[in-house]
Amino acid sequence: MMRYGLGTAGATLAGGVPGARARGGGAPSPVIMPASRRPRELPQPRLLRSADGVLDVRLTAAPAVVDMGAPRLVRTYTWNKVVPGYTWEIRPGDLLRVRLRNRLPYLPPPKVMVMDRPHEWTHTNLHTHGLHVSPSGNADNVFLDIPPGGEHRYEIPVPHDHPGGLSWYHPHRHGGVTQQLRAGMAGMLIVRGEIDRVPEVRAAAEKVMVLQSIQLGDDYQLLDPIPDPAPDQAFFPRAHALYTVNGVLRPRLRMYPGEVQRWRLLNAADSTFLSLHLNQHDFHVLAWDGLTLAEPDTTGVVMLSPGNRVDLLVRAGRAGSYDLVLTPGSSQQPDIPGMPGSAAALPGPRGMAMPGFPPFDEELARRTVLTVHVTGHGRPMGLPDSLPAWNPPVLPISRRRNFAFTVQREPDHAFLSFGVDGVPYDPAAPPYRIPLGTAEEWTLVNAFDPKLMNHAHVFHIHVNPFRITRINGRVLDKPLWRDTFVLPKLAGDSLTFESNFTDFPGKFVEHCHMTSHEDLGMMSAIEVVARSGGPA
Ligand SMILES: [Cu+2]
Repeated sequence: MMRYGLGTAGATLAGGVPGARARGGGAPSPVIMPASRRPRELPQPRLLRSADGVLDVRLTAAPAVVDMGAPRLVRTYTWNKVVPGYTWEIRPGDLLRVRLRNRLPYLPPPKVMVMDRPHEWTHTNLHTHGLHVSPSGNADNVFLDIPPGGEHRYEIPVPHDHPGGLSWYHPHRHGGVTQQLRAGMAGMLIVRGEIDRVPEVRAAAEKVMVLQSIQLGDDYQLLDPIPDPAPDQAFFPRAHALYTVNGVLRPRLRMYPGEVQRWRLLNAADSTFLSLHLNQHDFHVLAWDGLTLAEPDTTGVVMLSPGNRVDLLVRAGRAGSYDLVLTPGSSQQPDIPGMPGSAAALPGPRGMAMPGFPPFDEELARRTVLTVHVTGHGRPMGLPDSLPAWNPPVLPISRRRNFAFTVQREPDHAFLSFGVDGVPYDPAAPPYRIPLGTAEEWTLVNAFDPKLMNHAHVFHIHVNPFRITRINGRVLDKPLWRDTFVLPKLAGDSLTFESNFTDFPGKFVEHCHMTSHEDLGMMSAIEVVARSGGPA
């Protein structure tokens, strides 16, 4: 077990003065000017597209001053000085080459490194979330560490049979994931494929929408985490949370009546569920997590856990203005449409009050994140009846595993402990080993002392997506393929899912994608082992 009681050893902020307001930027303080507050058209991140089988990317982590349409310019950490990062577009069989340079500020090392507290949050690395690629060597290897001033060259071969769909990239350096996601360091990663050739999908204008929760201090500057907070502080302090779409507050988007657009949404917030509804419109869902459904699923609300992507079609109705709203079910304890144990049925306040945070009632009231202006005229457009489903067979199950995401309060310290099976992440612990070429069925249980606050979690495993067959023991009519899925919030709630481990030996991780839970220890290592012996 890791011990705490470090005093302020790890709590010296980047400004050098314990307890002082952290300076996230590291650059000389500019005069902070009011930013533009006029409504802006939804921008699209710059597109970097592969050519001749290669996408060559220069990715630089750096502080920057960004105009998000907030009352002030925002000083934060970025990829390439923009929020979100550029969109990368590749094809199956491509080679993705990334030269990652870390220009985030140097922090004095903590006297004691604690694996289940925020630490070294200006170190970074790269995770290609959703890509079915190798976790080893210079590929999607989240055990790599790129310290400030360092650089690394990634080479990620993408399989020829990779499904077309929506993935994303973000830092995954344990101890600093939350800090870099809440700063805005994330970008979309599109794999082109069969779904893009469906005539109705192809005809629709494509809009990428990176949804983020940018968390800032009073002066709209990123604050440092506090590894050892006082009772009136939080690990990840903030005064403002900006719910942005492609880095802009409340942008607008034009459509004409009868127009069908393809919206490609990502929840890149560090720890917030986002339940979205477009007033007076339906969503026609094509794919979750880059995995195409057999037919469009028509729904009024899409609930994205942190890390989820959804690809959908929207058909504009009559002329008018329509808000895309975060419903009150967006919170750290989400309403999950159609799911047993949904918060809708439960009495009492939805949010939990934590010292150092604005009350959730206030922060997660119904709010508009984007406005659609339906105007003009054009050719009416159609919706597809069927889609090229991604639904591969699962091999016969060779082993069943039961495990738990655990939240405990230990008698000797003030904070909750987050872990897998009661143990916070320990890089020296042996990984859970799986023989290459097999499939397993896992049941994940939400385990915490019922006297504590409810905690929903979000299961994510790298490299291989999984097929959810049961929620709280109840068999689903249609199993769900995902790479990220909410674990409902009540003690004893469970998810049962199965997964193939048929290629890519190597070591990777499973964790809660509420990244504040992950940085606090809710992660463990997995190793897929080739039958001949050690990993390839
Ligand atoms: Cu969690």
